Amino acid sequence: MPIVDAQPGPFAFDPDSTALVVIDMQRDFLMPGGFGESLGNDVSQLRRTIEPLAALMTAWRGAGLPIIHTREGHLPDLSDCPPAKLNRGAPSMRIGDPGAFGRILIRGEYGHDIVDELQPLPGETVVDKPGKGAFYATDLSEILDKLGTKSLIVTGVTTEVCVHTTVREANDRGYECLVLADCVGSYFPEFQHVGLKMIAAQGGIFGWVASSPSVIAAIQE
Ligand code: TIU
Repeated sequence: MPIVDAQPGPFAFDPDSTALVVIDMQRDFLMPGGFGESLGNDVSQLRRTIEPLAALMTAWRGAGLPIIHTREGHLPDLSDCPPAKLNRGAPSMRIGDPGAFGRILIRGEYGHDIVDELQPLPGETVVDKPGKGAFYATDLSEILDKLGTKSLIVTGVTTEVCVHTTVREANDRGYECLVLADCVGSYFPEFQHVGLKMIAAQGGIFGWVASSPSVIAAIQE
């Protein structure tokens, strides 16, 4: 069984029951000029994940293993967006408002889709989620059940929001989660640092933390 050097200790996984989850690598969050940057965020903090993630995805596909992509967003009529989420943040920069890449976080808009470098291949699973967690109001549990998944390699953005929420949801559902520090990103360096520490603290309270080269090496052994 492949073993990865991780915090708080070695992470062993059976590739046949492990899925790579790529969370919300969407243009709205990552592209210069997009929604994330327009809120004053430094998108380079997220964009540094693209290259290592592309390399990991290539290796993962090469090993014939499943990738699950997620996208955060809402229906055009916003019927799946609770007012508590919709009404938050600066007016004119809210979900559904016009942005540089179409209506912000609305399904079908250019900005809602995944960045060119990490586009899903035909046949790969894309989970559209209305919340921060990938399990809430989606069929992710059923998808993972069908694959026989027991462990998740978790990547994507942002570390302290959708990655954390998903890892916590997954942990409560019995999955072992390995989060890859170089493949997750936060607009805020201190949140990146503390977010990763929180996962591996207390003997791995939510999971393990490692980096992508060790996973690539493990699946190519
Ligand atoms: N995908 C995700 O994390 N959604 C967010 O809204 N993240 C923020 O950090 N805002």
